[in-house]
Amino acid sequence: MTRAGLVAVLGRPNVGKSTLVNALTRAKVSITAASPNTTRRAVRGVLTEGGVQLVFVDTPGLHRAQTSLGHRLNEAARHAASDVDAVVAVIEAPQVLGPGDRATLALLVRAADASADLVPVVVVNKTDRVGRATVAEQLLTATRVVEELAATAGVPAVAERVEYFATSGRTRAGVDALRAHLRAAMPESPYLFDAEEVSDVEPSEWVAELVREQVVRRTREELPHAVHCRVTELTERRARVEIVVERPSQRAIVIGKGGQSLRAIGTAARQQLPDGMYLELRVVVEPDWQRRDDALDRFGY
Ligand SMILES: Nc1nc2c(ncn2[C@@H]2O[C@H](COP(=O)(O)OP(=O)(O)OP(=O)(O)O)[C@@H](O)[C@H]2O)c(=O)[nH]1
Ligand SMILES: [Mg+2]
Repeated sequence: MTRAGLVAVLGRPNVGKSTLVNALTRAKVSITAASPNTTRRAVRGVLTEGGVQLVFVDTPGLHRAQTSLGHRLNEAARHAASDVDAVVAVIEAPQVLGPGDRATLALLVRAADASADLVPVVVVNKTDRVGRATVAEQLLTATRVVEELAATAGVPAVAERVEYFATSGRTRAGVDALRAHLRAAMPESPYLFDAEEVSDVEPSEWVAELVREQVVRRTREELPHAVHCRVTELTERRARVEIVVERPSQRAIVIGKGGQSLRAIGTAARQQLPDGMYLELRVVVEPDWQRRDDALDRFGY
């Protein structure tokens, strides 16, 4: 009998969830960038090895939402935590535990309380950026916060089920131990995905994501949030992608002087596409789309 299960990966924006899911699956299933709110839907990354299938659900960062898009991202992340076999709550070693981290740990406690079979895990990530003592302190702080949250919720025993890991998605330190723990926890089950599959991202969505990753990595402040990418044509030889922004001034920034910036975006994205594939980019303005439910519905958020 095979074993298989779903592992939701949750945390506030930018703690390294997507980088960690890529390290766990040994593939690139989710785009990553230094600006918050890079992940915009629950992305499933699949790893099938030795009769065990782990399906990681990378989620948008939990945050204080200020736009309709933000509310939908939080909803997608919370929803991903239900009906799973394990929840991995990710916090960062280099940062003091904040309200967003407490909200994540509270969600972990609630999920573990709701299902006695659920495997709750806390990960202290980005250990490469701090010394061992700081990692140890953060593990201890997280443990105390989980105990306090479980006690306040009237379910102190839930805290006893939580396991703690320290990882670096970047250097992959600690990632094997985390993966092994999750593998061992998966229930007997048929595979949820074909054994050859690595993610649930369709080819056209993936092309759009690779372009968005480059736009987000090359822009600052409000611009990464204001970008949505969509494929308008995809054949084996050619992809057309529209980069949607909210204002003409943003369009000018994405295109850059003499089209320089847009060319660099295209070159970097194309390097990750099949050899010889032609990529055509266009930048269009859709005013205020992050706050407009009609636009969000159309874009599939
Ligand atoms: N030093 C260090 N940086 C990391 C590590 N993991 C991720 N990062 C960096 O942290 C930033 C955010 O990484 P992501 O993986 O995109 O974070 P996320 O939690 O998925 O963010 P959202 O999708 O916006 O919620 C990027 O610049 C990463 O390169 C790590 O283990 N060590
Ligand atoms: Mg992400």
